Amino acid sequence: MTADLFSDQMESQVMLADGAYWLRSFALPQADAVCAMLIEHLKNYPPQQMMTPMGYSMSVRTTSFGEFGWVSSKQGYGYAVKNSFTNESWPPIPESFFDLAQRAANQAGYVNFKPDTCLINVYEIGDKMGLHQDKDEADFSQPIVSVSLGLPVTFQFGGLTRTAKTLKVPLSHGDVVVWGADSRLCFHGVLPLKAGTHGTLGQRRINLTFRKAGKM
Ligand code: MD3
Ligand code: FE
Repeated sequence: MTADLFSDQMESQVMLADGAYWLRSFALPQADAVCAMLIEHLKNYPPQQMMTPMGYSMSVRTTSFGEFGWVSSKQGYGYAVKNSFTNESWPPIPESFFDLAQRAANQAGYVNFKPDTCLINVYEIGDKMGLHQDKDEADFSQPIVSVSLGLPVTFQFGGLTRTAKTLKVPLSHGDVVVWGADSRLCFHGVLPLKAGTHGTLGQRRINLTFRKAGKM
């Protein structure tokens, strides 16, 4: 079911649940510059398919910026200071990305957000992400800021149990969502990416998630 409030195209900021704010088009002014930097980063730090906790290969490909990145293998998964595939660390989060994430967090009422990782999820046509919780970060009092770029997708936002009903949120290029407080541990997922071509990113969607993964 799609909530009525989504049909109001004039509403630029929507509270999805306690602590979760959808800031429509918030990143649009910076989106082209962000995409250009991402395309360069992907050449040097190619995204890789990670494993789920159950040992399946994910369809989405992931790389990172920041002090920590997300890695997984048959040996386990989590945040690490080096990419287990290449034994390299990641470059720092670009200042303009950090500023964007911090402004979005502030806009949603989360002051002093200092992300130490920016996960980059690259979706090709058909790629999806099943319902899950994000609970590998050290401190759940910190929000997660997500930035959607490229092709639009339907995001599923659920509750604190896997079986709670989910809201479907259509995320477009430049949309930002900030998840914290009561929504920080909600289940969420992404439906398969539908075919299309985006003017800047082509047949892809890229999602950035800014997180505080390490200790304070
Ligand atoms: C809601 N990524 O990398 S971002 C992930 O579009 C992930 O690539 C999705 O879920 C993507 O773990 C969704 C939106 C998001 C991120 C974290 C959340 C929503 C969240 C944490 C709690 C609740
Ligand atoms: Fe997640």
